[in-house]
Amino acid sequence: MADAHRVNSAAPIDMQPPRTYRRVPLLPHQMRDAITAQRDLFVLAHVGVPRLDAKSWSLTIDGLVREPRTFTFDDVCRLPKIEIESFHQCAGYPQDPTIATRRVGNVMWGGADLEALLATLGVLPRARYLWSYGADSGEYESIRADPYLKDCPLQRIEQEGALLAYEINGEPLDVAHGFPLRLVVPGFYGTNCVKWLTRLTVAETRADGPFTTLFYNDRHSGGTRPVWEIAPESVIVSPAPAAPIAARATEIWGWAWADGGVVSVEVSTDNGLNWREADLAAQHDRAWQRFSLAWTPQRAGEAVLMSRATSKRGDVQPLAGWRNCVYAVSVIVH
Ligand SMILES: Nc1nc2c(c(=O)[nH]1)N[C@H]1C(S)=C(S)[C@@H](COP(=O)(O)O)O[C@H]1N2
Ligand SMILES: [Mo]
Repeated sequence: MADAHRVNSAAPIDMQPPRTYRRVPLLPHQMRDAITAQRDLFVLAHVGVPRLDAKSWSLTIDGLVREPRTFTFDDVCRLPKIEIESFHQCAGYPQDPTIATRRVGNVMWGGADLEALLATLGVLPRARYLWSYGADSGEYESIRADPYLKDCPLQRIEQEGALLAYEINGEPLDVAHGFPLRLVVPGFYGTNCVKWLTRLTVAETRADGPFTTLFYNDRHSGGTRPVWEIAPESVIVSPAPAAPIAARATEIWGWAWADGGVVSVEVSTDNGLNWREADLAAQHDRAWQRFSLAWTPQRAGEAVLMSRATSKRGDVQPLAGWRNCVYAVSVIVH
């Protein structure tokens, strides 16, 4: 049967659905809560959603470690637990970085500290990447992934931390979000945070699957760059698109985020002609940051509002043509 897949030649994996699954419940103006409820968090599954049984599930960590090991779900839950509040964002279309999709949320991840765990297994000096395997296999855009496989620089995990997450906002992961266990690399695009995790391999080279070599590589003049760190981005939550606005003081507010944090957000109320610096909350943990600006409209009619974030690293959101380009909201002043 084409849709039944096997991991470590154990029982076949039940995929429901056995094809690409996407759910994007919230538009930017609906992202009013600082913490996104798990049921409101977008879902992306390239080849389908595997239904796993926590009792028979296991995670193997192998490759360039002194002590390869296999963990049951109970083993993972007994490891020291960490919680990290972080934004979580989909990079958008795997082969088209020019389209902005605004699939984003901010949640409290809970799980085992991956950096600490790798240290106890003894990573060998020549190791450079961590390969992560999902339980899901199948086709995406006629290309077979067997299974979904991503990689991440080990240095990133050592310096910035990562989780083997089994909770979102204190609840067990929903099936669609990776039950029973997923990788979370805070600050990296969602595609790297492998759901339904079954194996981690420590390696010297990058992984060679379609999701690391073909998809999620941005082309630029010097070659390609893996889609890892989240670029600065912001969305206006209020006012909502097409909202009627009275000609008196109105608060424009929204969320801004970037790997490493955001240092400033500018807001334009005239379609990008003039920009004013908004108030910006300091970052706590790795969460998105609220920005706001008081605006008193000067004339009636349509006004196009925009926000533009600058990361601590000094990158600025482009106006158009890239996944993190400026988001515009058109409102009507009465
Ligand atoms: N195993 C597996 N992990 C995966 C994916 C997948 O298709 N298979 N999709 C990735 C992508 S593109 C994103 S954006 C995030 C989405 O996580 P979420 O559905 O929990 O929001 O999961 C990532 N992890
Ligand atoms: Mo994604």
